[in-house]
Parts: sequence; structure tokens; C-alpha cells
Amino acid sequence: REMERALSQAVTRDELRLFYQPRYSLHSGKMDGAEALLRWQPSPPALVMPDSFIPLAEETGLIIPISDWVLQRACRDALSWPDRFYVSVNISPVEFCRGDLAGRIATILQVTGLPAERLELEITENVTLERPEKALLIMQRLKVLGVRLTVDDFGSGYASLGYLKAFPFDGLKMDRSYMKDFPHSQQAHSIVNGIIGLGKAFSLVITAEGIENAEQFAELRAIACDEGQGYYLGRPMPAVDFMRLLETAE
Ligand code: G
Ligand code: G
Ligand code: MN
Ligand code: NA
Repeated sequence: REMERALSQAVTRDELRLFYQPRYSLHSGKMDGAEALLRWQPSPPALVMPDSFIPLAEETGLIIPISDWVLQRACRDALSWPDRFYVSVNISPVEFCRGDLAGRIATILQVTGLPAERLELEITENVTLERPEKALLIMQRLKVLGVRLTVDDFGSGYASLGYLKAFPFDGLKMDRSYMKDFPHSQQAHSIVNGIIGLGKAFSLVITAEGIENAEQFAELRAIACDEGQGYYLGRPMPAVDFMRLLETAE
């Protein structure tokens, strides 16, 4: 297919871009990192969003070279941020159990020089479903490297809660759908509060995603959610804009 051919040349033609969305500590109220979000720019001004090419990349195996590019770019970019900042990268569940993810990441950390604890990998709970033994082994190897592992889109997949105990996760990102009627609806409030309590019971760092207004931000701080992300705090932006934001924020 036409799109497959174009995507296969995206890396060599230097058409991939990383956007960064700020992440905030809800304890200090200060920025402490960013999530890397991939875009494809086959020709300016066109900017293709990941939902329209990641599935094709997964089907064709192109996800591996693309992800290598993402990891390298993200680690390099993070080196010019403050030392206490970390960068989180989304890892496709298809890629997770294929090939040697831990080996690839070890190489990328070595080549770029980013300390492992500044890299966080976001994986959806579905990776724990298909081949749990293989997934556990890979996660254990990643933990030995020192990278952080978080459950992305928590509460939107099909896994039962047992995996939180069985797999070595460091954090949990609440799916942004939980922010929908939060904090005004009593039910939405109870559910979010419950997820925070649940996460703490498993000693996980809890991140709220999709924070879109000041009330949500204030209430999440009041109920001791650890980290936050969302349009209210900052939209995904090109790396240069994120650098500029850091200069004005520091
Ligand atoms: O901004 P947003 O449209 O960026 O992202 C849409 C979806 O694409 C999200 O589910 C996100 O996790 C995923 N995504 C964004 N960047 C990457 C990436 O570098 N690799 C993978 N595998 N998924 C990504
Ligand atoms: O699946 P994952 O959480 O990695 O995807 C992040 C997606 O959420 C990206 O598409 C990003 O652009 C989007 N996003 C980030 N913050 C907000 C927000 O506050 N509101 C909405 N609606 N989407 C957001
Ligand atoms: Mn994510
Ligand atoms: Na998410």
C-alpha cells in the first residue's frame, strides 16, 4: 500500500517529530517532566496524528524502527531539560513482547547517556493479558535497567486488578475519561478518589490525565493525587516550544 511505503521511509527521510506534553507534580504544583507524543510530518504543513499510523506500523513491524527513533529522540531531548525532569514514552503492546525491548532500551540509554531513572515507559494493561509470563520477564529486565514502568489508560482495558500486584509497575495513569464529570459529580469524585486509594495500596505513583480546568487541578491536589497532565496544564507542543516553556518557568 501507498501509506505503508511512505511510512517505511519516514525515519530515513527525517519526517518524524516528537511533541511534549508537560507533566506536573501535584504535591509541589511544579512541572517535573513531559510525555513524548509522536507525530508524522510527510510534508509540511501536514501533521499526521499517531492514531492514524501507529496501527499500520504495528501490523507491518515498522513499529520497531519507529520506536527506536522515538526512544532515542526522547532521551536526547530530555538531556537538555533540568536533571530532575523525566520523560515518558509510549510503548505499543504489539512491540512489547516482540524482539528484545530491554536490550534495545539498554543500548539507547548507553548511546544517549540519559540516566535510566529519568526514562518512564507507558504501557497499557493489555500487555499483561496475552503472554503474561513473557511480559513479566521483560518488565523484570526493564526494572533491572532502572527505568520506570507505568500503566497507561488505567481502567480502560480488560485486565483484572490482580496484575497490579503481579507485575512490577511503579505508577498508574488514570484514563482521562475519569475526568469527565470530576469533581462536580459525586460519583465521578468517589471513583477517582477510589482509584487513588487503590493505587496507593499498591504503592504506585498516581497520575491524573486529561485535567482541563482549575477546579479539577485543585481538587486532585486536595485528594493527594501525585501527578497531573492535561490541556489545563499544557498541550502537547514541539520540542523547541517545550524548551522555551522551561526557560520561562525555571
Ligand atoms: O496526542 P495523541 O493524539 O498524541 O496520541 C494518541 C495516541 O497515540 C495515544 O494513545 C498515545 O499513547 C499514542 N502514541 C503517541 N505517541 C506514541 C509513540 O511514540 N508510540 C506509540 N506506540 N504510541 C504513541
Ligand atoms: O493514550 P495516551 O494517554 O498516551 O494518549 C494521550 C492522548 O491524550 C494524546 O492524544 C493527547 O493529545 C491527549 N490529551 C492530553 N491531554 C488531554 C486533555 O486534557 N484532554 C483531552 N481531551 N485529551 C488530552
Ligand atoms: Mn500515554
Ligand atoms: Na493515557
